[in-house]
Amino acid sequence: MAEMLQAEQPERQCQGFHATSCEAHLANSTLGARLCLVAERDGLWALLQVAQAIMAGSSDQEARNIADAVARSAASRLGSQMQGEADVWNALACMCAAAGRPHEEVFGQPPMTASQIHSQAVWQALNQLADGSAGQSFPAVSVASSPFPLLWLPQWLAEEEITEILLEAKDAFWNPSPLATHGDAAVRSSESLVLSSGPWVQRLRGRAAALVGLAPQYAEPPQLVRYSPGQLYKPHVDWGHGGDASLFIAGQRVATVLVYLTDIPQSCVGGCTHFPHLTSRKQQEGLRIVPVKGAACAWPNVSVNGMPLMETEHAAEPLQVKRAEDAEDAAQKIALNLWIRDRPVPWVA
Ligand SMILES: O=C(O)CCC(=O)C(=O)O
Repeated sequence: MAEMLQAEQPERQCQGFHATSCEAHLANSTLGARLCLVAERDGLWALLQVAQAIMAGSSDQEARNIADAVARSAASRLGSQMQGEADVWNALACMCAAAGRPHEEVFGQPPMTASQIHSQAVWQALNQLADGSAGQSFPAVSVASSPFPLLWLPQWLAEEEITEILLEAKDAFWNPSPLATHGDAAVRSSESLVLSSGPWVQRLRGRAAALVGLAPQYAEPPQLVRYSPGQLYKPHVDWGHGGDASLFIAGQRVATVLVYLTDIPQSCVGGCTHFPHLTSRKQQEGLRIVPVKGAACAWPNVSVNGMPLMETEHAAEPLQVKRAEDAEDAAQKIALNLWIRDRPVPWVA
């Protein structure tokens, strides 16, 4: 169906495009590729409108059904702010679901590989930080170099910055953490908060993207995550699978910068970030990173050629109270994810 729509709607699709990029995309087009272009340039709502326009113009009944779904979905969501990846997924998936079509059938499968140019940039930046040739002003320790570089940055955030972030987060509304495969609390039981505006948000996006050699607009809005005793995130990878429609929009997550906003509370143990595939003779069960306030770890999620790396699998181990009688209500681990994409991220306020 996508091919038929492309053939029927060339003028409409061209509206608002620069002629050259439009021609390039029509010459080698899939619906997904064109939607990416719009999303990059004009943001997510423009993407939804273009999808609607493409589908509404068709004489095909199936396409008109999808157009209706797009309109309903867009209308119900226009009033609310896009908050992050889960909303992008929902907006795209809902409009397909409402038309009774799996989104893969409408948009095709998004590519999971990242561009070589950005994958190489990430690896080069992390390797240079590790060997000190980046000339960075902050300490960086290489924790692992194979099968991928994992860096430990002990002073990545200043005390005042953490205070500012935690103050803003304190009164915000935290949601159960999103999952790529929706909603299994046995897999991820933490709470999350995406903050997409404000001066510190832009500052941190820029700092994280620069760390891996890319421009600020490649960083997603920061996702805070907090764990009370017993909460965890089982082994998972940060890169997106074929069912993740946000890959159409911003491409693969090429790198992760995970920042710890708290130490492990004195009354607790656990709460480490565990990389089960980073084994050595001393650490046959994998590598455990103990959270330290203000420190960050950084790693690529794809190989130097852009292939998603299964070896980057990691888990947030549960925070555990040492002695029941010491349990404090306020005991929490709080961290902040900065994911860097292969393309500019449009869902930023
Ligand atoms: O909190 C941690 O230690 C890891 C967090 C994580 O892996 C995630 O949120 O994707």
